[in-house]
Amino acid sequence: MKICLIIPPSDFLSDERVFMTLGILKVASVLEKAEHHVDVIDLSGISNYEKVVEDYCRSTEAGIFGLTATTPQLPSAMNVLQTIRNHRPDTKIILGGPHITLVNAAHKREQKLKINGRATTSFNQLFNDFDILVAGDGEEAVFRAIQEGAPKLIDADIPKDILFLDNKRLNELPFPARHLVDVNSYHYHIDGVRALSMIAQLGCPFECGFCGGRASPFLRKIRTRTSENIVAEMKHMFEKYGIRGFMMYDDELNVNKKIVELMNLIAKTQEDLGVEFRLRGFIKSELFTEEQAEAMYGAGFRWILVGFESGSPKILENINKKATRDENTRCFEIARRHGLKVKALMSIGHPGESNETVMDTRDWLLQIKPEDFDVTIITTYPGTPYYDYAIPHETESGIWVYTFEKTGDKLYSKEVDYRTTADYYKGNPEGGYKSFVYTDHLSPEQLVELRDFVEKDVREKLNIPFNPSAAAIRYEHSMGQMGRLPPNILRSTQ
Ligand code: B12
Ligand code: SF4
Repeated sequence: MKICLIIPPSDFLSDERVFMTLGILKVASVLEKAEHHVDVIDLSGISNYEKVVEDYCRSTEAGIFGLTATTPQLPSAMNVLQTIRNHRPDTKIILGGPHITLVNAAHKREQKLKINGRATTSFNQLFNDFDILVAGDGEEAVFRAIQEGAPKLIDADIPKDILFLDNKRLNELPFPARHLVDVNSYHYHIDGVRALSMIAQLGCPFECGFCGGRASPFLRKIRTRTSENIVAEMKHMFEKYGIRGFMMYDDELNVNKKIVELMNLIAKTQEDLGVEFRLRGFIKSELFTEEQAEAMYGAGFRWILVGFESGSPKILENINKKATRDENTRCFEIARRHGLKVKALMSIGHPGESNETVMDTRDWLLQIKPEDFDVTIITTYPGTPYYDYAIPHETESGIWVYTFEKTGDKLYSKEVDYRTTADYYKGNPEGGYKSFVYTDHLSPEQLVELRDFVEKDVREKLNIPFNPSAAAIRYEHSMGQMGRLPPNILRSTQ
């Protein structure tokens, strides 16, 4: 039976065709390898995406639909779900991806503690809305999900289970089916070199309070492929698409103990091929060493992204970041010594955040002078410690309170129905932000004001322009040929 996999839009991003969604393309590639007929519909950047789904439903013989969704993508995924239900009520609809994985992990925690909390409500809603839920690795689980009579929940986020991939099986998988999206419509450059994304390793063992999946082995347990296998994917991308730029999606590249070996192999591969690569990826600051930096430069890195989060020692402690401000400064200095530019990823709205701690962040940015940075306001997504450990406010309904035990500092968050709301995440840095969190010192409005101020002030002083954005495009019925959706939206295995 034909299977249709759908990437919902992310209209909260300022440009949706920059970073492609690799997870569902990994699912597509195993289905393709098993000779299933797969259609992939990529709705990234399509404003009237429901119309696309409607037109597709009218003409397809696909009997199974699989959707992926992060939490902010969930409202559009719900619209896609409803459109399919309206036009093809006979089909089976599967939900996979980060949101359900995180909600499932948070729900399991509540079950263990015998709490009937927010995660249980969210989980039950999705359980009723979709036919099948897949949590964790999709590559094996999808085969169970498409079987007739499959259970409603397929939990592939249990390390001892056969559905949870080990390193050996990760190495055996086909590469993500990038050919099932319009690769050329994705435009990203690293130092002027056209780049595509890839993910080499999964998982990060740290426990930052705002980070999703600290209770999910899928997102927590480090799983790596061999350096040879990672380089084989790069070579494949170079040969197939002429790509020399690689944006690495790995949570934190240097939690991999073999990072230097990997970098050296990437460098050697370029010598063998007679080309020069450019790479960009995420680094955990206190683990960064001179040796790593040198090897990374040799492999073609000119940029690293570092989640420093805050310039305030107190906030770094409250985040449970495990990196001090001095270590963050040191990381920056190592990068600079080795010719690596730094994008500093900063966030505000943590427990105990105050005017003073936000200004510490601004001052630290002005002191270290990164080549680029961004400042986001925290969202307490399901599956983050800030969400999972929060308890209902004693007097105010709809408000949840997270307390960082060591310091007693608190973070308050407003209850959100993630199926309908995505206002908490806005890509537009100029006035597009909304806060659903507050602290004892700052209201949601003050957090937004301060965020906007820090971003504007630091950009002005360091002369860093705002990132460009691209408007979504409208799908016109006439864009399709002979009743088929256009190739920037639909690609098929046959
Ligand atoms: C790279 C990345 C980005 C990139 C690219 C995103 C993209 N287009 O994929 C950018 C920078 C754009 C980005 C942005 C954001 N991201 Co991000 N990102 C990641 C990161 C580091 C890697 C993504 C990845 O490729 N993972 C590897 C693949 C294999 O995993 P996967 O996508 O989950 O897919 C597997 C399974 O979920 C499953 N599956 C997936 N879909 C389907 C569908 C079916 C039918 C089936 C059966 C199975 C299945 O099978 C796949 C293969 O095993 C993840 C962390 C992580 N390690 O996953 C965070 C992560 C996904 N991002 C996160 C967040 C919070 C964001 C932002 C909201 C940032 C913000 N400021 O708050 C935005 C939102 C973007 C969006 N479109 O929704 C959170 C998600 C939280 C949540 N509740 O959804 C994560 C988990 C980080 C974290 N630990 O907190 N992100
Ligand atoms: S923010 Fe980075 S270091 Fe912290 S838990 Fe998440 S991935 Fe790991």
